[in-house]
Amino acid sequence: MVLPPKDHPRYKSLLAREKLVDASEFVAKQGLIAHGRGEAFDYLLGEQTCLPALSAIKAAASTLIEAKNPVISVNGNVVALAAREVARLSEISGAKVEVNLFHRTPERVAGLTKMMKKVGINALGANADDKIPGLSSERAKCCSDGIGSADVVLVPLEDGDRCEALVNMGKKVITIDLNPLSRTAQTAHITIVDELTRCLPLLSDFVKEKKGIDSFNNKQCLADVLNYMAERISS
Ligand code: PTJ
Repeated sequence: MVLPPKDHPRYKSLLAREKLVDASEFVAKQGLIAHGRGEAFDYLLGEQTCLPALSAIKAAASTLIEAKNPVISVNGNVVALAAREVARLSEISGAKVEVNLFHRTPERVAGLTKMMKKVGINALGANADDKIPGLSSERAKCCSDGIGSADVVLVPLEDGDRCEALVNMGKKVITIDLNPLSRTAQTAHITIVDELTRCLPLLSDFVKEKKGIDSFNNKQCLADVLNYMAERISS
């Protein structure tokens, strides 16, 4: 990986791009486009965790604490950008990790599983023996001892169709998505509109310190995020 100069004003952003390029064998090409969209929305947030996102993180913490069988679903972008952060959250919350892909190939599942192994996580995913109902072909595949039997699923950077299918399965769905207008953001029960690598450590801290909140309204939260962005643009 070619590390960007540490004194570059956009160091973090350049580093994220390098991580995606470095793992490009296992990141979907479409994932690079998705990352660019995320970057654009992060500009509107001022590249910081806004207050509505903070309450969503606390609501997510409370949901993970109360979950009986939580699962963190990871895709190419998530593993490339945040394998360590996911590993820490998994250890603190007791959530299993499943490699679950939209653009699924056995090679990508194996490569991403290996990357999670390097940070100490035995991720599920390779032996997919279950299906998310309502989805066609490869993107429906999941594990019965992972997403199939989970009560709570954290799906960062998820496709709208799959998010909706998980909600329809009766799962409690938490997502992380910088675009508050995406179908995923609008469909999930708890939407954290924040950058993945910025919010995962906060989520782990809140779970560890048992600092969750129970009262949370996702629609109101999304409206608050949009107002926050609008105010930043108009000022
Ligand atoms: O690895 P695969 O095959 O499972 O495919 C992964 C992608 C990301 C290609 C797939 O899930 C997909 O197409 O996702 P979408 O529908 O483009 O949604 C991704 C969402 O994540 C978009 O709304 C982006 O704005 C948002 N996003 C991108 N980067 C980040 C992000 N949100 C938080 N943090 C980021 N770093």
